[in-house]
Amino acid sequence: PAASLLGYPRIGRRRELKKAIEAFWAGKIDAVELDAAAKEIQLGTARRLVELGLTEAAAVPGTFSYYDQVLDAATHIGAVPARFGDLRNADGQLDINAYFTLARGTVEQQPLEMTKWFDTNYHYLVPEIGPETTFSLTSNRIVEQFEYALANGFETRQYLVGPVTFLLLSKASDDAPAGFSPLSRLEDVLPIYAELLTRLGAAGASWVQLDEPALVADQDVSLAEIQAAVARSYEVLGAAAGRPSILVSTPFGALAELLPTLAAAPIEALHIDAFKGAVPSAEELALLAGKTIVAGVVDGHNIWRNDLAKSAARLDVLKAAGLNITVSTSTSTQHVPHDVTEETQLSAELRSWLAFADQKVTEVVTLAAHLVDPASSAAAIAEASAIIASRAAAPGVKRPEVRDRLAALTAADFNRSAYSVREAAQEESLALPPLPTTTIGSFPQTSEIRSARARANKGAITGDEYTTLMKEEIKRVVDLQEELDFDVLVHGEPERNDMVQYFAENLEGFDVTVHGWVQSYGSRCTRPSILWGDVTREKAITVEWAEYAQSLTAKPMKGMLTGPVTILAWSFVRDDQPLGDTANQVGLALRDEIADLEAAGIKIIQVDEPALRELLPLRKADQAAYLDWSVNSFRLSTAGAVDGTQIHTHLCYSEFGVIIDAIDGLDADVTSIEAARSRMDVVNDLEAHGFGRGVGPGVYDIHSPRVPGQAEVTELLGTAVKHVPARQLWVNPDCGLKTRGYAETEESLRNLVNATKEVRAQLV
Ligand code: THG
Ligand code: ZN
Repeated sequence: PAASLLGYPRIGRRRELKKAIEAFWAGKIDAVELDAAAKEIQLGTARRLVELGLTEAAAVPGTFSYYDQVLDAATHIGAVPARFGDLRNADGQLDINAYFTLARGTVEQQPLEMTKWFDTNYHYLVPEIGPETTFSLTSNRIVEQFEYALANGFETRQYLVGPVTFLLLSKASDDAPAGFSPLSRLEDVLPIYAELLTRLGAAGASWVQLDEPALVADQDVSLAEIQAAVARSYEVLGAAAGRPSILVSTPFGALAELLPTLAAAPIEALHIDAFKGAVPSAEELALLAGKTIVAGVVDGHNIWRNDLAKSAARLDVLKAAGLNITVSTSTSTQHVPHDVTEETQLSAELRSWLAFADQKVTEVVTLAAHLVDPASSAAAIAEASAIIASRAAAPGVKRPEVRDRLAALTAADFNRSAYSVREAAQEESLALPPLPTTTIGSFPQTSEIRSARARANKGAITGDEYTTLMKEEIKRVVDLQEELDFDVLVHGEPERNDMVQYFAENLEGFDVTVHGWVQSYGSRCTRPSILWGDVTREKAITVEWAEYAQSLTAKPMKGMLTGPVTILAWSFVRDDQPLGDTANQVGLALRDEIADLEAAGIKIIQVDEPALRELLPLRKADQAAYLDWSVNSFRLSTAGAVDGTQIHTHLCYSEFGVIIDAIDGLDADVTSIEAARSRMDVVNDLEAHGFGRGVGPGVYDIHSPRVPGQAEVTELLGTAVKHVPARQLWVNPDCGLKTRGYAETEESLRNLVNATKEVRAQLV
């Protein structure tokens, strides 16, 4: 039995890839230097993985990517949207410049859309496929990567998003007829995949990994159609001349009805998620006879040390069925940081509970050894059990005062007064004009702000000096909004690095890392916090800033909080209790913060939930239960507010149709949502649903530096008032401004306010 990983972090232990890519974009290094940096990272990874015990041929995953794995598949098979024109170079290839053009767009063309990769905080680029899309082998990169590693002594297992997942994750291109399904192009895509496999085989590859996570998620396409597509795909790829052995990987859950389909396919190995999914039944195991089963018993998506005894028991079931087993992770470890031993500021106790990517390698190696000789790994398995037991009993993991408070909650704690009562109270307390204007919360994070924070962290300036600098920034932001004539102001959040990490740093039960970067999209990373214990709020977090900001203006200042679901979604969350319980603990801390904000005179409080959609389970049968606890934790956070306090929320990303009932269930007084990119399509959803409270469909896209003209905003507002009663409508950009510069921000906001005044005049 061998050990492997489904994939490894690509960004580099010190984010070397991020730095090289951003230097390339800035013109500071050329394509040759970028290529050299990429090769160094790939060889460094291979060396490290072999050193940690992945010594068998093809055990090292070739999962490097310059930006995104779905984009990699698109550029290999030539799936370029017609709107970009012909991006191929003189050799007919999509080179690194074409690749980044698709990822980042041009002056005329928007980049490919970005969306969440299954239930992770990683974003992939969405291919656009139409009836006219032409497919051809336009990149040889994975073959070259294989050859380079091999020449340096490492036989890797190259990775490609599989054909069914690729097409299921694609969207119909703009020029496609209504109802067009990208999956209808399967027959045209398969020969290109087959040719690529032939080339890999010719280069000497013994294995290739085709990733099919879409098979564990319910899809709009019927199951029968997907079963047929899977069977046909692997019939064609299995017949590719001179191909390597094929491993199909299926992370993020159980395969269910598709397991027999893959078991019948001419592939040599099937990976199953045996951590989040289930161990196959005896009947299923019988179907798998003759194949290697790559058992993903170690969680690739979270950071807790594996319960090796439990995993060993799962593996023993497979072994008893007489299957050839490779021990692996449930998902790629690209979703976790590199190495927990780097986090020397964490307590040794906390560190002992954790496994980042490198520690997970050791775990799969130990489990593989168990299959050969249980005695050889008995000590390691016992040690893991002892540590898991010590974690359960450690101080802070369970706090009686938190548990008692949760146990005493009643329905009343989740409900506010009727909206009509709140609306009347808020009209009186706020006296806002029709179509009130506001922003989502953050203002541009200037280099001065970042440098002040860096100096404060290093001790180069004192905490008081840092606070003074941030207050000066807040005053600038408040003065600007006064000058622009906004109705509801924000303080701009200069004091926050990341909207989740900031709260994690200020709540008990969390810890944060120093080097724990995880790729979010392209070169962008986040450092997810570690939520390991019961959550308490020892002191008010945001009140001093909000109070100061309110003192600078007679207009209402919004208090700004991050909601419980988003705090969970963007952290590594404890695995020893239901997520809903953890969310309610965070909810209680936020509830106390809201009470303190109210006491300090703050009348509008926004609780952002941009990640509400992100944690939605991949199987429809599980979605209702998720929406129930997630909505309830938000309600617990906010329902302590008095009637006259106006609760706002903000949600990013589209796909509102899917969760609009849940958004309604949040019972926020005002909800601001992304809408500008879809030209206000969302107002149709709102109208159809009969959304009865305040709503602010974003009137311009902050993800682009483009400034919307006043007439454009006037027109969008004109559309909005046709679908949503004017008395419910708010006017705001579609997201926070922290990634923007001041020049375009000021101009855009001025146009927004002036357009609102124009439309308001027409209303009267
Ligand atoms: N915070 C967290 N997760 C997120 C977002 C967030 N997930 C979804 C969405 N927002 C992802 N978007 C981004 C946008 C910008 C960056 C990361 C994710 C970013 N990161 C800096 C970088 O990589 O250079 C580092 C930021 C830092 O210094 O903390 O710019 O807002 N948790
Ligand atoms: Zn947003």
